[in-house]
Amino acid sequence: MVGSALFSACASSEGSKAEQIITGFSQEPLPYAYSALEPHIDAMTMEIHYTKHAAGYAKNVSEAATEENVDTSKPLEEVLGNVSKYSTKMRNNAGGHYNHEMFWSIMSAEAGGQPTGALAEAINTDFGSYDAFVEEFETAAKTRFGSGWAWLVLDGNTLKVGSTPNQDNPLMDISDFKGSPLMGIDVWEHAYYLNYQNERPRYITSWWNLLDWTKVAERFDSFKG
Ligand code: MN3
Repeated sequence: MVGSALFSACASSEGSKAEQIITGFSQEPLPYAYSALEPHIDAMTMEIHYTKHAAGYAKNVSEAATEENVDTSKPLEEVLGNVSKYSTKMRNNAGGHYNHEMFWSIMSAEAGGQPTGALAEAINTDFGSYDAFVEEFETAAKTRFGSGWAWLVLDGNTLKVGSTPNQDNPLMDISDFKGSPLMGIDVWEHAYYLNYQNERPRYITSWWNLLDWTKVAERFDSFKG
């Protein structure tokens, strides 16, 4: 009886186990046109961001991997978790590459609204309400001094909001803020300056219209296992 109950619990948890989300070392194609996210992110910002900034991180992380004998058939996440053992070049570009691959994937033209299902329940439990979560996330994004990212992460079974400087991220062993990234916003000036100039808060408010909660929920399911 105990054995069969255990077996069925394992079987059902395996049955619901979501596909693991892993990141490679090369740049994936952008899943939409440069103009797809207008008016919230303009086409020129998108094109420069993807083809110059993000492409640069992808090129340089591959270079660093060659220089530091990293097996690029393994997930980038393995390097991030041990990034203190690698060079500053690796830290900056492995972070930059991971962060941008994540960023493109959680946005879409037909997005916005609010999360549903288990993710919505977890947000209510851990932040009190969706509105309280939004306020905490926006504060993290607005108050990150200089360049960096604000994040929603899963840390154990708890959702947390925080931010990281430069191209660091919550997977890095050197990060003060840790967890599995469900979503994050790029608050480097290169992400918004052409359209919003110095008005980072206006970019952040507008960005919610692009956040694809279906994709965030997929990451949540994946990290919950
Ligand atoms: Mn960027």
